[in-house]
Amino acid sequence: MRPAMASAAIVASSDADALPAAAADRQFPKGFTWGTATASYQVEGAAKEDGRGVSIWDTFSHTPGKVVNDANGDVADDHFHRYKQDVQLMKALGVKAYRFSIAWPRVFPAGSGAPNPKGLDFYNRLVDELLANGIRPFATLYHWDLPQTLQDNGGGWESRDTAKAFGDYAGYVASGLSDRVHDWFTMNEFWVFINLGYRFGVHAPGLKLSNARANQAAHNAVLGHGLGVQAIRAHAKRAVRVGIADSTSIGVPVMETPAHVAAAERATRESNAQAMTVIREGKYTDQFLREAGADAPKYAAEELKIISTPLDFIGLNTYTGYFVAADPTKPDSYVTVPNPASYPHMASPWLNVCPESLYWGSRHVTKLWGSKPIYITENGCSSSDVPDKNGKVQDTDRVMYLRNYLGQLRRAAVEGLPVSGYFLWSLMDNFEWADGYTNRFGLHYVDYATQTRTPKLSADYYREVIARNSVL
Ligand code: PNW
Repeated sequence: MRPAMASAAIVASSDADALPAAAADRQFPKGFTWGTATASYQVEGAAKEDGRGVSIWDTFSHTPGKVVNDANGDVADDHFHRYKQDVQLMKALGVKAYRFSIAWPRVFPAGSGAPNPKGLDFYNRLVDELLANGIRPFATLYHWDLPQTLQDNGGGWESRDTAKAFGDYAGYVASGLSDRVHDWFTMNEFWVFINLGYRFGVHAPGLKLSNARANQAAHNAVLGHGLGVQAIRAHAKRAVRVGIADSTSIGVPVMETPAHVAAAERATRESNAQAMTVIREGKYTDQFLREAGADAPKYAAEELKIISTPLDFIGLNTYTGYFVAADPTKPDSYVTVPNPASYPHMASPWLNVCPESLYWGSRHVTKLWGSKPIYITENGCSSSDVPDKNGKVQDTDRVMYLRNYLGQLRRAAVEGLPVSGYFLWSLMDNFEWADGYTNRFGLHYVDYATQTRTPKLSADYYREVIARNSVL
């Protein structure tokens, strides 16, 4: 059932045949995978149901002063109970794929030890519902809801035991779902959960560790990723594909000359030294080790092999980029170019508008580390969405953002870069971490008092993009 369109007059029909010939130069490759994304703690709610354990985000959000308006994810979008309706929202958009995450404390309430099969059952139901509606599930195993017990005993990612526990959890989930789930991501956004959670204290668990301890936590996280990749493959019931969904930071050349392009590529390699670079190269860069000095992580050589276990595909969460120039005085170097105060951003102050990041991300990752299928596992934006008198959110800024970013992604595809799919963040407004419910990223407006979901103008736009396989 297609959702009602309050402003039908300004919305084109979904008749793909109506595409004018001139629009052919806006087409995506045949078979391109269009999707949407969410994450467990941000949408599920049902915080105490079916034996779910406590996560660090439960603890953090229930600590006064940590989240705007002291909001928490106890109910969120109530997706745990409304997933069938939410799958219908996806179907109405026409998406062919859905990226969701699995809440570790639903499956292992204490992080390790005895599993809770009832907790995994929610994902069995969700996967079955997706498949029954022709939507392909892409599962992420860690989108930041670490079991509190693992934080309490050993300091969460500060401990190698957490990396081992993640491997065990990943294997258990893979053995339960891999008969139907073919596509897997270990972890979401290393830089964000380590730095915001363990270094700057603004995300759970809210710690402000020394550089040495934060670097060790970052190392244990990528080690957990590698163990997870191996465990998923070892326990899979049939052939699977495994990757990451990383917030790889993207250096964008200030202008497209060979010198600036090379500089941006070097900057991208160095600025991801502790995540994508060590995962793809199996070593920390010389520059990172030199700069970290005594604060560099401690590890056995064998761990680098585990961390760099080959992947089947690469997921990039790309929202923005930073500008880079060549330094004419120093060959083989680069400088980052700061943005002026007037540089445009979306509702989130960090979300600078940088459509080129989608193109350069795909290009640098392919050039630096070789060709693997690339999925944009998140892209989207916050907007100060307010329903109009008909209840419709006219989020023209989000449509502007999407149009420009998709144009750059299409450029990557047309130039032969292996971009295979795109997951728009997010299907619906949800718990935006430390911003609580004040910052909205959804294609559907959620009225949290009634749990009503209403498609925004951007949902109409995305439906047309998918129907035509084209930037509009
Ligand atoms: C990502 N930053 O988070 C996450 O994967 C999502 O869960 C989240 O809702 C989405 O992007 C929108 O924020 C980020 O401060 C959080 O740079 C913060 C930053 C980047 C990404």
